Amino acid sequence: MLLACWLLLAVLYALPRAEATPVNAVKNPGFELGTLYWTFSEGASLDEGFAHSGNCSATIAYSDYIEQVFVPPINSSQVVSFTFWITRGEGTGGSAPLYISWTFDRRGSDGGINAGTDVDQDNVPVGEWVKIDITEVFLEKAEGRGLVSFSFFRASDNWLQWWIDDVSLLVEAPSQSSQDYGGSLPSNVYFRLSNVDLGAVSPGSTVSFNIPLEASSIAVVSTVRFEGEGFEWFTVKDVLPKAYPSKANIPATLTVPKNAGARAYNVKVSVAAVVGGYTVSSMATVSFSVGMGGSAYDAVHGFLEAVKVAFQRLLGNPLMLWLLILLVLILSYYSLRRR
Ligand SMILES: [Ca+2]
Repeated sequence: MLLACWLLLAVLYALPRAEATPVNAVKNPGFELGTLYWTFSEGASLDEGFAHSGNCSATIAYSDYIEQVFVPPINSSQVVSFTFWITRGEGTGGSAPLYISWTFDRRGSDGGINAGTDVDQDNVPVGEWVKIDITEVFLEKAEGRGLVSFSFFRASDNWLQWWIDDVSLLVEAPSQSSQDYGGSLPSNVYFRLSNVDLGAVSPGSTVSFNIPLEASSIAVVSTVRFEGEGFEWFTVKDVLPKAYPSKANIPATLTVPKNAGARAYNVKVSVAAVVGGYTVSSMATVSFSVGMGGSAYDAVHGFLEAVKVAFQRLLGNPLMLWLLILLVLILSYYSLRRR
């Protein structure tokens, strides 16, 4: 019996325990979305032709910096690792290190706590990407505080250019699994679209319109997909992926073919985006009706509508109704007398 218990315990320990995969807390970590989510000082710039991975990296020289701010601060006790890739150009002699600094919140009292470390140029070969791991020094100085921001900067007088790419601050996913994309988003993260009604559209015509979006912060839209009958008549004007402000319009066009069937259409549009580091999506309907074409149809349709409304008003008035009945009786009487 005792042996069986020990065996059971051994098996339970051997089973893989469910562990959340750490996620990168750095937004746009490889600069592939340009400067989005980063603050670049005036001299700092994006290098679109040189990178550790992808196409882009950030580059800084004398007195430049790039910075990323976290709102809300990141719980540093959940940080698993802090790494990045760097390389450098030829120097002009002397020391010109790359500094990495960060700010912690102070929990109640004013002002944050600044800490940092640096990388000496002698440890980085010219033009060769090197992975730097500052996890240990970061955690040593963090003491469980909230990380508010971090930056890379050059402070030395000596001219030397540095490149930075693939910044990784891996953080254990919170137990409530707020990183579970598409599932439970934090209550302050949202992304929604509004329905669009384009009314009557003539065959053979092109209509420009907007798909309104609302998000809790900047929304980087990656895809806009139309579904349902007539989906192939739509095009999006912007080149994707594109960053939109929290209240924006996605411009699109609808081109209805000449032979399109005359009826009402409801085309679904689904938009995928990244908002505040979360992958989100939303859906809306674009409605329109294809008429029989030309303004003649619209004119006749409009006239019939007007007649219908006039009749409804007439019948809605009791006095008018009695006058109408009286008129019918008089006409009937006269027509009978003529026989
Ligand atoms: Ca990159």
